[in-house]
Amino acid sequence: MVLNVLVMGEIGSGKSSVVNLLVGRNVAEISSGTGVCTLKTTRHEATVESMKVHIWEVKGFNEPDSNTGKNLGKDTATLGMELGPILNADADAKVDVILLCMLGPKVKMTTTRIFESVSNVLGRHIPIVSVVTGLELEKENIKNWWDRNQKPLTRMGLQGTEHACITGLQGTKYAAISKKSRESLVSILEDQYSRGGNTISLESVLKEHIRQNGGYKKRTLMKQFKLDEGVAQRLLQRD
Ligand SMILES: Nc1nc2c(ncn2[C@@H]2O[C@H](COP(=O)(O)OP(=O)(O)OP(=O)(O)O)[C@@H](O)[C@H]2O)c(=O)[nH]1
Ligand SMILES: [Mg+2]
Repeated sequence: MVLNVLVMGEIGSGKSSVVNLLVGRNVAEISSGTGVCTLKTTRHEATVESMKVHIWEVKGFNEPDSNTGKNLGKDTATLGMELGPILNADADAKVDVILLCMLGPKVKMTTTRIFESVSNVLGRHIPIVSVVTGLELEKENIKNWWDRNQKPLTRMGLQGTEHACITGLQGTKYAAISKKSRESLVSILEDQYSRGGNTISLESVLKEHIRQNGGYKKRTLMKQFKLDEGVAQRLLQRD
């Protein structure tokens, strides 16, 4: 079995760092400036603790305006997600788990919108794990961050979701906390692996979302998910 993992989140939320941490080598380029670094959805094949995994880093979401939700479109269902490269490559592609990265230690409200959007489109059939990055300064147990922040997390609608508290920073200074971070991520993958692969394809997940939300046009779909025309056409076809 191959475990298919999507790493999603805002631009600069630590997605590439999470990929590198899991793979154990620097396979994904980490951004140093302010711009987007991973410019398109990219696949990495790896073996993580004897599990074969395909990790897709999905191009980062633009930060939506916290008041107007600009960039998100008219509702949370229309956040642009570059899933096309996955579907264009394999019509039967399946996704077993989504690691949704959010930069801590102070998680922004815009994260809520992103979480809602991803849940709305993919969450019915694919487990979403919140991965809070930026926690290298946690003094005691890094995992405590989540419990300490119950109130804001609940307000943001993130309570009850599976989660990992990590740092994406590596190097000797962070060796111990980085090791713990990796263990948290690996244990999430092991958990999913032991459940067996997802039976529903990504294409079917999207198709169901489209059917339930109605009114999608081919061009909108192509733009929102960066799809080839043929894929968009298939998504709009009634069975
Ligand atoms: N302090 C801190 N910085 C981090 C952490 N994870 C990543 N960074 C830094 O944040 C910046 C962005 O990290 P990336 O891993 O490239 O983030 P990304 O989500 O892949 O970014 P894009 O591909 O541009 O969307 C880099 O400078 C990282 O070194 C973390 O846990 N703590
Ligand atoms: Mg990246």
